[in-house]
Formats: sequence, C-alpha cells, structure tokens
Amino acid sequence: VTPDTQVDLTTCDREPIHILGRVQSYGALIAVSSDWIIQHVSENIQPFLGQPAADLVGQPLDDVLPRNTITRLRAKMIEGRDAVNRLFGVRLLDPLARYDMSIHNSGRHLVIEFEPKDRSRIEEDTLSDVYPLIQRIRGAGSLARCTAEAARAMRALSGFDSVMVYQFQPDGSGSVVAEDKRGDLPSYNGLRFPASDIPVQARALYKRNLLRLIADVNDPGAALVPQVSPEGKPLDLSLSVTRAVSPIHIEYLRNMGVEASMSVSIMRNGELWGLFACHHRSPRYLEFERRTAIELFAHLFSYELSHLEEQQRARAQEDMSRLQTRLMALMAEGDRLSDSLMKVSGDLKEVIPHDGMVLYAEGKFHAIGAAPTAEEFVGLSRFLNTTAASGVFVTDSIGAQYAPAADCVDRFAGLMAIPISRRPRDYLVLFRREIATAVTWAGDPTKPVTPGPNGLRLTPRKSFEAWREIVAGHCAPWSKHSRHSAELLRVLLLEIFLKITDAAAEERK
Ligand code: BLA
Repeated sequence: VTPDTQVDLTTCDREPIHILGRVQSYGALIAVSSDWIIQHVSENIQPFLGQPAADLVGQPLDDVLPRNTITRLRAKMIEGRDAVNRLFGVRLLDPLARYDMSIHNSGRHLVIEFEPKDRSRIEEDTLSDVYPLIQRIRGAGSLARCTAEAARAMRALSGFDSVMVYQFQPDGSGSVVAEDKRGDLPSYNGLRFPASDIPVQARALYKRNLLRLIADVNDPGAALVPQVSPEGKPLDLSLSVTRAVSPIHIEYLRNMGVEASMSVSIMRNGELWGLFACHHRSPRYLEFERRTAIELFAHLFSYELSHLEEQQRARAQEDMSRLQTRLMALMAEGDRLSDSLMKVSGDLKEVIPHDGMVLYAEGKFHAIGAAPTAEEFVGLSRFLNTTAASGVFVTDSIGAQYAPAADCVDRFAGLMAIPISRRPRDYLVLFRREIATAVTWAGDPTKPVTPGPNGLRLTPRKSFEAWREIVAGHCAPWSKHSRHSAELLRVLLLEIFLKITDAAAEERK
C-alpha cells in the first residue's frame, strides 16, 4: 500500500456521515431540548407546521403541534439507548392530512421526524404482507435457497427494481449471495466488493439504525437550522430516518446508474451479517409504515438465518465425525495412513474448504491440487518445524512469514499445517489460493475512472485497486470452525500414530 492510497482509505472511513446536517426532502425534522423547546428544524418544515424554520427555533413544541399529537407523543416516550419509537397516522396542522413520525433521543435532544402519508394508501395493510413471505423462507431448507427466497420477498415488499443479499466477510469486504431483479438490469450476483465500498463508520452505524432509504439521488435535501447548537455542536443524526447521506456514496450510486437505494441491515448475534441492498432506476419513496414492515421482515429473516447456520454447524460436526469413522475403518482394513488420508481427501474438503493438500508422512510426499512441489516442500517443512510445535498452524499469507513461499503465490497464498506425528515432523498441510485470484471481484464495470466532484477524494475504482494491494498474497482467512475441525483431526491422527507405533513395537517383541 502506497502512502497515497492509505490517505485515501482513511478519508473514506472519516466521512462524518452522522453529522451532515441535512435531511432528505421526503421528511422534516425537529430537535427539542429536554424542556421541549425547539433547538433545530429542517428548513423544509413550513408545509408541515405552517411556519418558517427560523421562526420555530426557540418555541415550545407544545405551541406548534396539535394537543392530541402531543399526547400521543408523550405516551410513546420509551427510554433506552438507541430506542426509536414510531407513530403512524398522526395529525399536524391540516386536520385532513396524516403523517408518520419517528422519535428518538440524540445526546440531550429529542428528535422528531415527520413524513406525509399518502391518503390513498391509508387502508394499506403493510404488516399482513410480511407473514406469508416469512413462511416461504421458513420452508427454504438451505442457506442458498433461504437467501434467494429472501431477495424475492424483499422485492415483493419494496417494489424495487433489484434486490441483492449482500454478505460481509470477516475483513469487511462482501459479496452478493442472492439477487432478484428486473430482467434487463445488470447482475451483481456472485461478485465481491472491497470493504471500503461500505466503510467502517457506515457499517457501525448500520448496526444501530437498521434501514436507510435514499429516495432520490438528485434530491438536494433540506439543511438543519441552525447547523450547530449554541455550544457549536452539530446534531447527531445517527438514528434519524430522514438523514441525508454521504455525497461520496451518492456519486457511487450515480455511477451504478441507480436513482434510489434502500438498504436494510441483516444482523446475527449482535453483528452485521450483511444487508439487503435494493436499487431502483428512478426515484422511489416508501412510506415509513411500509419501511417498518420491511424492517420487521429483515428481523425475522435474521432469526431464520441464525437457525439455518446453527443447523449447518451441526452438520459440519457430523461430517467431521463421519470423516473420523471412515478414516478409522480404512486403517482397520489395513490401509496405510497416507493412503487412507488420500482416500478421504474429498470429505476433508467439505469439512475444511481448501484448494490443495500435501501429506508428508513416513518420509513420503503426496500432493493434490494447488500445492507446492516436493522440492519446495522441503524448505517449507523446515519452516513449519520452527512454528508452534504441538498445534495446528494457520496463516493466510505464508509469503509474509516464509519469503520463498511468495514465489508460489500463483498456486497458493495461505496454509493450514496439521502436525500428525510427534517425531519426525510429519504434516498434513492444506493450501488456499490467493483471494484476489480465487474470487470474482467487482472491479471495473461499475466504477468511474476519473475523480468526480469530490475532487481528489477516493473514487470507488481507486478504492478497489487499493484493496487489491492490501489482499495481495493473502488467502481467505481460516475460520474458527475450520481450526477447531483441524484440531480434532490432529488429535485423531496422533492417536492413530500411537496405535501404529505400539503395534509395531508389539510385533518386534
Ligand atoms: C454506503 N455503500 C453504502 C451502502 C451500500 C454500499 C449498500 C449503504 C447505503 C445504501 O443503502 O445505498 C455499497 N451497494 C454497495 C455495494 C453494492 C451495492 C458494494 O449495491 C454491490 C452491489 N463508497 C465507496 C468508496 C467510499 C464509499 C470508495 O465505494 C468512500 C469514500 C463510501 N458508502 C460510502 C459511504 C456510505 C456508503 C460514506 C455511507 C452512506 C450513508 O449512509 O451516509
């Protein structure tokens, strides 16, 4: 990584997306102090409350909202970090008009947002749409079918042109694992995107605020008045539902030919597992009540997901014990350990995904797939002998630790070494390809080559190149689960070895 790209990447991560001081035009915002005196308003407030923004600042909220709305508001106040409360079909100035409201705390302020309700939709029963769709996901069975079904369901609920299920990797990059879209639109299914496309602070924010709608990338939005408090602080809009989004990201969407975007977080065990990324070729607004139903759908989907992943984990455990049983059976039939191991290599790949394998045992070298040659392995095994003696050794960049391996990067970048005897050092070594060559990256097609209006700041294309430098020479990280399986295998192989040596000793007697 050159100093240049590093500066660019931090610029990206520093984009202060929670204090941009604007809302999108589909809603308006008021922030009041703890005594309910208005401190900030968005400059588009007049059609909602009948007064210009500047006049409202300093007035008590009770004077500008109808009494029954104030009563409903007070009844809804729940405390708690990150609690956002919703009120649907509320009255403001015009007795015939109805609004949806979102209420939350931000620092010492209470933030209230309004969005007009389309009266022709008032009878819509958005919630009832969610249940049959969740039912379909429940019956999906596999993870792949579940995510595909979820993309279809999300498209039905949202009416967006295209819906992707985007899953994060441990390094923050992510791939599109399912997609449902209008037939004439480009497909992103299966593509991997660099972590910087959804930078750190955005990912952190999306854990707290689960849905954002960018209704129109050409909407100039409405600024908050005043921009900062008397103490000089901007209003934190992290939990706001009308927050205007980063101009960098708007540029990115324009480059993709997208005019409206909605993303909904998919959480698992308190972490951001991924998101639904929804695109539309023209501006698209969804009412807050419908967005709430969509958020509920995403919640239910998350539960289904963790249930399925739990099942998968259990299945992997079973695969591992089946592998052990097969191995024992082969040995009992009199196969040599090396032959037996080669025979179960297919099963081993299911349990611990890898691209190549070397078995070095009893002075013999066997290799399958993306692996070093016997000559290359001589040096490599000498290096492995210097690493932690009694356990599984993993690295996702062997070239960084053992320089000669950097020359093998066309075949493998990382390895998992499982010592299978005490002495002399015998190993089962699994190899993985370099990630940049093993994965289809979403590089050029959607990314601009020239810097946009944000001048020298990072363009998506450049971030991709920078990312490529960062992962050069690395394979996909070895999961905790894979390492655990390897540990079980190591213990099993040691036992087998001890039995063999005992048996040999018996014979010699
Ligand atoms: C936000 N980037 C996002 C979001 C998505 C993506 C889904 C959430 C906002 C939304 O709903 O649109 C990225 N969208 C994708 C990807 C796909 C997709 C990968 O559909 C794949 C199909 N983005 C960059 C670079 C920067 C950047 C280089 O590419 C940094 C300078 C920034 N992305 C960026 C920022 C946000 C963002 C700052 C936060 C926007 C906000 O919430 O204010």
